[in-house]
Amino acid sequence: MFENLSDKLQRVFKNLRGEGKLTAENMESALREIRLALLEADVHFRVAKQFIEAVKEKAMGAEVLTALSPSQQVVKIVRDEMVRMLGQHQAKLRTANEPPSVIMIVGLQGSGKTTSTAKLARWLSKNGSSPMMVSVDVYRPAARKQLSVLARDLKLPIYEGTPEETKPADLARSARKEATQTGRDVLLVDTAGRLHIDDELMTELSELKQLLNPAEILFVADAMTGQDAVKSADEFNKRLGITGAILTKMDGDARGGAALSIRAVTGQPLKFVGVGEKPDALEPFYPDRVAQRILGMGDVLSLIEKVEETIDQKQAEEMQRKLLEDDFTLSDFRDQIRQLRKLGPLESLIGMMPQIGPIKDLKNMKVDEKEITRLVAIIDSMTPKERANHMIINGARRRRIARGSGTTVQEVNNLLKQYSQARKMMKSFTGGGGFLGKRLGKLKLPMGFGPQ
Ligand SMILES: Nc1nc2c(ncn2[C@@H]2O[C@H](COP(=O)(O)OP(=O)(O)OP(=O)(O)O)[C@@H](O)[C@H]2O)c(=O)[nH]1
Ligand SMILES: [Mg+2]
Repeated sequence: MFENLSDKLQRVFKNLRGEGKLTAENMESALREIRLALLEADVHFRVAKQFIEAVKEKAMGAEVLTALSPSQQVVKIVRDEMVRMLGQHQAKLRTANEPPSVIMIVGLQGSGKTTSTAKLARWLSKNGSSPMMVSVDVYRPAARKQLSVLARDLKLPIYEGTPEETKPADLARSARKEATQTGRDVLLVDTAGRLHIDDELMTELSELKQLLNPAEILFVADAMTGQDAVKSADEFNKRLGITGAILTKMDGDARGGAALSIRAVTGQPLKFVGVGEKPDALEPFYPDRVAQRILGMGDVLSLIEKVEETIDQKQAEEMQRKLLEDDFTLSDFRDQIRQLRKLGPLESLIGMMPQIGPIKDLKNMKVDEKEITRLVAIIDSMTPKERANHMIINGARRRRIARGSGTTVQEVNNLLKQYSQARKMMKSFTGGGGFLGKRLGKLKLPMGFGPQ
C-alpha cells in the first residue's frame, strides 16, 4: 500500500546518489520532491510540512555520520524522522491495575469495529491473554449476532446478554461482571457506529467510558477513507479521548497517508493494522518496520545500522587524520581488521554497498575468519616499534614474527604486502576527497585484502 510513496522516495534518493555533497540546492529540490510524494500519498499537509522541516534541519545541521555517503545520510535522516513521526516504538496495549482491562472499540459505521474486536480477541488469546467480548451495539439487530458468530468460529468467550438487557450500559456492566467471575483478563467492548459523529453517539460513548473506566479506547478507522480517517480520529480524540487507533483495510489500495498522519495529528499511536477480512489479518504496528518498507532500502538501511552500531565516530576521524598524515601504522591496520570482523562477513557488507567504482571489483573477494585470525596474530607478534614503522622489519625480524605467530615467513610477507596496498588504496580514497573515498575511507575497510 505504500508502493507509490516508496517508489517516489527511492527516486529522490537515487538522484542524490550522484551528488558528491549535500548542498543547500540539491537538498532543497530533494525535500520538495519528498514533500510532494508525502502529499500524494495522502499525508496530512501539516504533517508533511513538519516532516520536511525536521529533515531539513537535521540535514543541514551537524548531526551527520561521516561514515555514510550524502545520499545515505539523507536516507538515514528521513528514516529517523519517519520513525519519529510514526511513534518510535511499537505502542503496546495498556492494562488496568485490576483485571479485566477494558478495551472499548469505537469508530464510524462500517470502519471495521466488529471485525477488529474479534481479530483483537484472537490476537490476545494467541499472546497469552484470556479475553472476553461483548457487543453493545443495540441499534442494529444483526450487529450483536455478527460478533457472536465470529466468537463461535474462534471458540472465544462472548457475553451474549439477556432479553432484558437492552441498553449498552446494562450489557457492558453485566459483561464486566461475567469477565471478572470467569477470570478473564481483558474485556473487549464492540460499540455501535454512526455515519457521522453526532452528539447522541458521543454521549453514549462517554457514558460507557465513565462506567467502564477503560484501559484503552481504540479508534477504528478505514484506511481507504484517507484524510477523513485522520479527521474523524482527531474529532473522536477531542470529544471522547482515545488511547490509540486501529487502521483497517490496509490490504486495499489506500495510499497510506492515514497511517502516516494519525499519530502526528491526534498525538495517539497507531496500535494495530487490519490487513484482510479473516480473523488472523491483524498486525501490531511497528513504526520502524513500516518506515523501512516505505523507504524500501533494506540494504542501505541495514548498512546504516551496522555502521551506527560498529563504527566509533571519533576513532574513524582519527583514522582519517592518520591516513592524511601518512601515519597509518600496522597497529591501525590491525584495528581495522578487528573492526571489520565486528561488521560481519565482508561479502555481506560489500553486498550492501552500491556496486560502483572500485567496489565492483571487491565483490568476489573472500575473507575467511581463519585468515583474519592469522593476520591479527602476525601483527600481535610484532614489537611496538615494528608496528609503528614497518620499514625496520627485515628478514630476521620476519622469521621471528612468523615463529611467534605460528605462521610462515611467506605469510608475514603477504601481510606486509597487504598492509602496503591498504595504505596506498586508502590514501588514494581518502586523500582524494571524493565522496566515494570518504565513504570507504571512513568505513575503514582493509582494502589490502585483495581478491583471493
Ligand atoms: N479487506 C478488509 N476488509 C475489512 C477489514 N476490516 C474489516 N473489513 C470489512 O469491512 C466491513 C465492515 O466491517 P465491520 O467489522 O462490520 O465494521 P463495523 O465498524 O463493525 O460496522 P458497523 O457495526 O456497521 O458500524 C466488513 O465487510 C469487513 O469484512 C480489513 O482489515 N481488510
Ligand atoms: Mg459492528
